[in-house]
Amino acid sequence: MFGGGGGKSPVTWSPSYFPVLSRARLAHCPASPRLVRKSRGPHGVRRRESPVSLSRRSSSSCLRSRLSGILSPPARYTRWTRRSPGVGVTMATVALVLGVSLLFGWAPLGAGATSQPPNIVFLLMDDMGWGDLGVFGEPSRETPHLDQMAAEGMLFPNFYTANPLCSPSRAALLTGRLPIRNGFYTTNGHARNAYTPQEIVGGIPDSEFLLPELLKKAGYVNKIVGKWHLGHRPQFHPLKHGFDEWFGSPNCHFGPYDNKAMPNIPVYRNWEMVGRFYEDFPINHKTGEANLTQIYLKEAVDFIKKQQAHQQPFFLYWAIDATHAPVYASKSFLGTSQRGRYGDAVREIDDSIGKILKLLQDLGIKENTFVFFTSDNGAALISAPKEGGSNGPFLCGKQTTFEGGLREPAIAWWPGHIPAGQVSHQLGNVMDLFTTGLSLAGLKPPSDREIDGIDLLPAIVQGKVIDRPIFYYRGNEMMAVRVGQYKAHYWTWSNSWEEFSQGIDFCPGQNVSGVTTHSQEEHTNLPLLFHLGRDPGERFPIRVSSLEYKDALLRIFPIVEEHKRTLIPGEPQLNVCNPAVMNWAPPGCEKLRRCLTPPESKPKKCFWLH
Ligand SMILES: [Ca+2]
Repeated sequence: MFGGGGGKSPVTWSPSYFPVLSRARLAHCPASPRLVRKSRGPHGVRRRESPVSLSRRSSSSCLRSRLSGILSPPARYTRWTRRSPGVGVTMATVALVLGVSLLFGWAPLGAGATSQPPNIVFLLMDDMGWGDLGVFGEPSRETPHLDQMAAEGMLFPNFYTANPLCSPSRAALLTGRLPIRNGFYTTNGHARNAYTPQEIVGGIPDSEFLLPELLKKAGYVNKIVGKWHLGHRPQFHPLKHGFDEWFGSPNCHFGPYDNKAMPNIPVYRNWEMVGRFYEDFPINHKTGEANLTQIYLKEAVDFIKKQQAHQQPFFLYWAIDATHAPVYASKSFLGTSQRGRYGDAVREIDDSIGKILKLLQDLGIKENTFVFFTSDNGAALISAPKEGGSNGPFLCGKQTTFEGGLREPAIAWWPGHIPAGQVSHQLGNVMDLFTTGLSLAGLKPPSDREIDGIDLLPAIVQGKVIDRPIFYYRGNEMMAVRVGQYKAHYWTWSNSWEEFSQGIDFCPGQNVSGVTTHSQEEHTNLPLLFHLGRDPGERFPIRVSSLEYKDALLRIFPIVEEHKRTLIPGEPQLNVCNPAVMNWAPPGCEKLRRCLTPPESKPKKCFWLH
């Protein structure tokens, strides 16, 4: 019934991939430490360790990573305890915050402490895949700075996004909540991906708490650089949701448009537009040239320097988009990659991240700055190879709830706190960045709502693995769930036959019979089950009649049942479209004399293809 896959040998996926991965880790294990690591946080009493002891530890850490295997989480899991609002969570959070604070040698602000909580930098890529980094086995090995970042920090091979598309993923990251809760989904069609194109009427609801909004309470200054994508109408502006500064765009850099049927996307500095893509910020589709990554780099560098000079803790959300089609790179990077234009974009980003990390080092704040690198969704295989990346050994890509759609490259970097060369088998999610960010700031998550993100600090600092499920949503439907190493598909769908026949393929070259279906197939009664440790490519469903299947489903069913029973969906924000709400006359257009006249208001149901 599963296309002949059930009951096959668990020897499954690309035979060459795993050895490459292991070699990648080995190559990046530091042979000797460059720095003398300190045993406590930047504000506590410090005990210096000798380079020799650190070297031994790093080498043994690398060895452990190699031996344990990068893809297979250990069997050891603590019991997953469902978070629920109320006293229990509050007490647990307080205890954790106190514990973490003591551990790092700083205390929450407002508690009479004079020390500063750590700065927070999230480096969020757009459509970059798990397989795009050298450290994850990309054969061209063109990400030396990211690979170095991983060698100095902690790699998360089991890290996920909350949705296989930009807007809901970003809404989830900043709210710590699944898009079905925070409203970033549609009910116009079953299991349809939706986002925020120019004609979208909705956006991030005022009722949602965003990370920067909460970080302000701990004295943070917050900046977003790059793509916002949580709505472009005035009430959704990032500076109304906790950010103090913004340089970037509200939507994707699609275009050029004629400014008649559709305006070009504006670029904002803080409250006002300063120009538009293709007009003031050129992107050359023919050559692929655009200097936007350099501009975004400068914004990050200037912000970090300014905050350091002011001695204020900062949150930098660097949400750049060069790897989202149309991909681009500046002149000095064009033509330099073995991977074509997409690789040029990756190389420029890698170089920029190297510069940001070096700046933190040069300013002497690397030990007081928590940096996390990840991506908003899987590589867009539909645009690959020229304009899209790689999802490594995983099935399909962006838009789908197979591993290639939601598994993300992820690295945590915090010298002095995270031992070098570590690999965490924690199942992580972009929503955890919300909770972890709050924890770093000594703040509690809101207790009046369900928060899906967990605090990653115990995993990052203490090497713990917290058992928790990963839910894979597509629009209003929970398509799949991961519990431990098992993933159960309750629904399968790649895209429609109609689209597929027109050449739109989210799983090019990866047809798995009965799995990558072109009609929406429900498996609620007998979910398609995969063991991602043995079969990360989701090619061989476990036989329904097997004991393994029964045992796994006995674990999975109650988790899904509880999730569905307690779920309170938010008001869907991505249902209504209207050409009158496009970026015709953004704030600041008067000064520039660049206001365009909106057409008549015609609200309608948005149509989402897949
Ligand atoms: Ca994206």
